[in-house]
Amino acid sequence: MSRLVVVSNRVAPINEGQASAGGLAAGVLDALRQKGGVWFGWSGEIAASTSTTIKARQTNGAITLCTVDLSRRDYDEFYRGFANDTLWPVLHYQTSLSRFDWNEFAGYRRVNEIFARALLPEIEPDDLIWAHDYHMLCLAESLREAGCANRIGLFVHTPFPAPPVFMTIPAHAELIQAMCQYDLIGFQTETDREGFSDYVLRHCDGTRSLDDPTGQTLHAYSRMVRTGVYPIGVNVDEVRAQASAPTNQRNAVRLMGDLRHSQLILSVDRLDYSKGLKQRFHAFEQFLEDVPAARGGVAFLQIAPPSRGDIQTYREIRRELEAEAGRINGRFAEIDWMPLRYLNRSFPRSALMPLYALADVGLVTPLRDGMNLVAKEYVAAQNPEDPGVLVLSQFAGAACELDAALLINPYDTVGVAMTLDRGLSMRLEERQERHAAMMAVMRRNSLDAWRDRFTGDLAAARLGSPSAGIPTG
Ligand code: GDG
Repeated sequence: MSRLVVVSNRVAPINEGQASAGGLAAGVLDALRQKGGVWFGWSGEIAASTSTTIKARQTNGAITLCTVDLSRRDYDEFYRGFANDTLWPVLHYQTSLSRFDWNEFAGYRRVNEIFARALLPEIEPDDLIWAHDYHMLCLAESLREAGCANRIGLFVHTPFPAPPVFMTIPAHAELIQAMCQYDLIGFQTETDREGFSDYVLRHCDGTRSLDDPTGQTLHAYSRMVRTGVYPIGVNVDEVRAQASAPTNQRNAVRLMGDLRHSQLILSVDRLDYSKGLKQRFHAFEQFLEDVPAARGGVAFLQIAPPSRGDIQTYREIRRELEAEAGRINGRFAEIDWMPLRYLNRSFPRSALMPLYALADVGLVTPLRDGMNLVAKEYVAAQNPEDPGVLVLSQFAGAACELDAALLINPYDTVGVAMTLDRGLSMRLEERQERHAAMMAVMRRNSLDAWRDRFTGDLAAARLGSPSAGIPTG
């Protein structure tokens, strides 16, 4: 059986065990445990220079974690610059927030090359190499240049936009050419897969491979790249077990304090402009305006752990949200009632999952999201006898599967406000029906299914030699 070599910007600690890890980390760790293998990435440390060989190695059972350090310059150009200030906003259709610099793009390529060179000595001939996310778009190209002939796959966790949006990145052609060095590229939804495939077919003389009746294998730059849709899932039993464990529930009730007497709307997001927090705050304000009966009886709890705090746009959104939360509370709060609680910090999963279970509405309204695991965790955490209601953005990848949620347009302030009212007053029978429908989909598209389908397809992918293609005109 071939080993798995996982490459991502950051690696998750193996010692803390799966229960503490988020969806991606849990899925990857499980796969590594089963197949054995290596997880390679940045240590999170800034050093005097970027390591060109593996800096730290930690083995636990069949898994070896290998990390390298980054220099300040590489961190600034690769991570803070091109990955998070150029790619992230464009991949989330926020082109006006994107800033491009050719030096930073060179830094991004350089770090992908360094990763490839440091990783190469670890690779055995049968290994499957599985890269993750928007930090690694050029990794396969660098590995190929260094002589690696293994099967290499990429899973894109973010959305992948339509060509006119992607082409706002001046280095768009270089990026797509590099991506075509992968043997398999997985996306969260068909819309994302089509974004990439349309670019290859329309803008770089790509063709569909004659050998693949699904039309999902493309031929470009003298290579074959297979594409596919692999919606990431959550481990539903584990989430429900954490949500319903008596100690966790007791702690959550204690954390809630006076809030437990209100109907609760809960949101949990990394503090990121793609998550639509500002629009969500306004929709909640609209709800308080439109439904006076809710005042005093409904509370909105927003948990938003800070992320990427050394990037200007992230500092700005943090300031803006603090101001908005203060303004809304100033407008509506009573001596004995505070409508909005905004917590700019993180909680352990053992506290988060029972909070999901206690919330009457899970409000998940990203402006764009590859999948959004919070939406799936919220559903999985519910008590099936008396479940809460998921209000979900139509622009989250999760909306493709969770169409039994109350789907909203996050830009429609009045529409979201009305949907909150509908969710809070929904009859038990309808809540149960919607919950059961979503659970059925989530059990089918589980985290295990995501991992097994991707690694299975990668193992079966024909090594990227060219084949005859169908001209697309
Ligand atoms: C990217 C894509 C895609 C949040 N706050 C705390 C905490 N979390 C956990 C949640 C969830 C995870 O973080 C967030 O996952 P999302 O999917 O919502 O969002 P991104 O971080 O943007 O992830 C996204 C995902 O990759 C996977 O493919 O779905 O579209 O953007 O698991 O529970 N966990 C803890 N404390 C917190 O305060 N412990």
